[in-house]
Amino acid sequence: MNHKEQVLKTVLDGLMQRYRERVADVNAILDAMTAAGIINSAADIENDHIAFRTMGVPHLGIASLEKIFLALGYTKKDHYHFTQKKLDAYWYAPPRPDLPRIFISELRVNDLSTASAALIKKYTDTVTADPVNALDLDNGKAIDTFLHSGLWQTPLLEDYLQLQEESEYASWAIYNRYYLNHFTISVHNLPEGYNTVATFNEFLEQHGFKLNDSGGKVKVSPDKLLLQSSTIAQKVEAEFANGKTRMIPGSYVEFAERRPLARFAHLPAFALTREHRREGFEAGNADRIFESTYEGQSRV
Ligand code: OOG
Ligand code: NI
Repeated sequence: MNHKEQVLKTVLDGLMQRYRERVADVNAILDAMTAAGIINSAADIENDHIAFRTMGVPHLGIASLEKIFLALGYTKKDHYHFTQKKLDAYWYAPPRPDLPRIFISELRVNDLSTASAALIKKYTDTVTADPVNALDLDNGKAIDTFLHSGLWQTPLLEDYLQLQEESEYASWAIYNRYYLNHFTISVHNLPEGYNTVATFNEFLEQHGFKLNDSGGKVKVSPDKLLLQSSTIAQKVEAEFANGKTRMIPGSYVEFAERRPLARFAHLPAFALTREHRREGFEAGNADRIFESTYEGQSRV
């Protein structure tokens, strides 16, 4: 592994470690898969992608966060726009096919009501220069610390609740910042019986996991080659400014099935690699997956 790959490994491991500590469903799903003999250990899981949420304000947002991953060898790919949710997103291809893709979205803060935009800026205005510019991108530990540090002051519960009324993405991001929003289990390489989102969903529900049902439990791209589902974010105890606490939606787990492209459909399953399968993301699927952290879906 060269130095840059080592830095990226430190960053990805750090994100996954905190995510596993915070989202009980992650280990619970891995344990259920191991107990059922679907995998031998967590190392057998292919992580399809990880996702972040950002605030679209000067010095922050996609333009800031992406610098970290571009420096570590990722390539910026397609743009997606979500009119109703007031979001933009891009996905990033990894430097090696065994590494996860990255999906970064951004709230179009100025498209919100003046009151909500002002509430967000009350916090983010303390950031007067792009914090990633001050970061040593050769230092994995420094990046890891940055991704899990404040960026702006812990919000007041009242501000969080007011933002939540207009945008559940806004309230999630003002509190959770760059905490990993989800990781994604690739199901197409799992053993027969578990290698589609439909069958894997059944396994999950038999084991008591709750799935996001916005637009149906299986989200299907128009070309029918990208199928996705996700758990409903479990709640985590959040500590707001002035010491007030409240259970709020945390992060969730996603599942993806990438079917072979038509021109590779004749290949036997064992011969299929990432480049034979459907790439990228799908706005229609993503639009519903964002709702995995909505209160209407969340549970304690
Ligand atoms: C991201 C939702 C979209 C996908 O794979 O399309 C997504 C989010 O909830 O921040 O993950
Ligand atoms: Ni996703």
